[in-house]
Amino acid sequence: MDKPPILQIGPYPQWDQEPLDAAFQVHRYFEAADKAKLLAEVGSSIRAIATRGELGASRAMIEACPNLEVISVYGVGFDAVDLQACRERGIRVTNTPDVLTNDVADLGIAMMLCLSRGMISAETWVRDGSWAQKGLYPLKRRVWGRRAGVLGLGRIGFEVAKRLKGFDMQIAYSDVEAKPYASDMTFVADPVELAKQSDFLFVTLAASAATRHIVGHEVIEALGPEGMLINISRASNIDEEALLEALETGKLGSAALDVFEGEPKLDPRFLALDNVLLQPHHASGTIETRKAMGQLVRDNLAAHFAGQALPTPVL
Ligand code: 8YV
Repeated sequence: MDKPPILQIGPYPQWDQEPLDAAFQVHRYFEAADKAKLLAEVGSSIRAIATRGELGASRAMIEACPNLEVISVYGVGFDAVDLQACRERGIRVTNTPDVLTNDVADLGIAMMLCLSRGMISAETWVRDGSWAQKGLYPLKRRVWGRRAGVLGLGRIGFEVAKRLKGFDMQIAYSDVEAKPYASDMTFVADPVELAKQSDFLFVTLAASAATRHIVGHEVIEALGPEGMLINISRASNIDEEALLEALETGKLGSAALDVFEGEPKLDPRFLALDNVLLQPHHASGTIETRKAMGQLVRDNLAAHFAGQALPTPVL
């Protein structure tokens, strides 16, 4: 039987590429010198799109594929997929939740510890001879026993909160409503109020038009000069101009960020700051998790073409 033609938007590791090539006629959008030309040539044959969370599928791309049936996202975030365009044509959308939850939560906790205890500059302090020449490394701030806020208590936010309990922290969270599974934590409806009550504020909510810049001037200044913002969600959840201004002026103490507007070309102002920890959008970036994500991308595609129920549908 002919292999279904699909459009692959971004690169996958070889262990994913090989089975994908074996099962489908893959057109590699990311390798095309002339992407518009590729879409014009193959768009009408494309039955599925395999994409990545941060790459998604725009309305223009979806409309260039008039026979598109399904979009499979390698990632839990589907905010870069034009869902309205999919709804208009009954195009299915899938993502890869659960398999990455714990790794993303682990990195969020690691970012908090690393920045609060100054581990990156401490490593330099040892390597560049400062320890021997200048003496003791400057004191930093503790984590245990302080106050943590979690903005968005979905799968990832809940796993972050679970880990924070191990540090004997006072934990509060904000979400659209109180969660029955979080009775041991304090529900704070207003993100500004949550920030006021937090030393460490984790942004873990799924990104959408409704959450765009939910962390703006008010939340950032409520977190304040002693506060730390940790973002393992999407850059769009934060007003990056307000964040940069607050970090540059000291209105916000520090920020640990895994996602950026325009990534991987982040605003160079971040590079001039010494009160930030910068990570290259790799919260789910472990071999184990990425293999599971890739498998789920293929399982969703295979289920669709076999006429079976989709393992992890979004639409
Ligand atoms: C992935 C992510 O690394 O899951 C998501 O939505 O942003 C990350 O976990 C990314 O989508 C892979 O390209």
